[in-house]
Amino acid sequence: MAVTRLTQPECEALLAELPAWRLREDGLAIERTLRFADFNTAFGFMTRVAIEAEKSDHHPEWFNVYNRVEITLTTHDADGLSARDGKLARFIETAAAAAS
Ligand code: HBI
Repeated sequence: MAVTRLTQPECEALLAELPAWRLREDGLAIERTLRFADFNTAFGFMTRVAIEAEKSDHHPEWFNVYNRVEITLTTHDADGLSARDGKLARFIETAAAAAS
């Protein structure tokens, strides 16, 4: 299903709202690395994000080693960033704060 891509000003506004996230070099995704107390805490956080991802049918690309979770958000159906990435990034911020 096609999804509308964010405009350049919309991308800038999103990054201003989410200072912990950075734009990937190609401009098509946002990224953030999180560190937790231990693997259990990291995996608990990932579980909450996974449930939200399934609910909203929007899924992160991520990589986990022990307490570290590297997350990339992009919208494949938009070939770049969409409002869905902003929504999931906001959820991730809340879930990470609750897990820290
Ligand atoms: N997750 N990040 C991301 N981007 C998508 O475009 C996407 C997704 N999860 C499911 C999904 N699209 C569905 O709409 C189908 O494309 C499978």
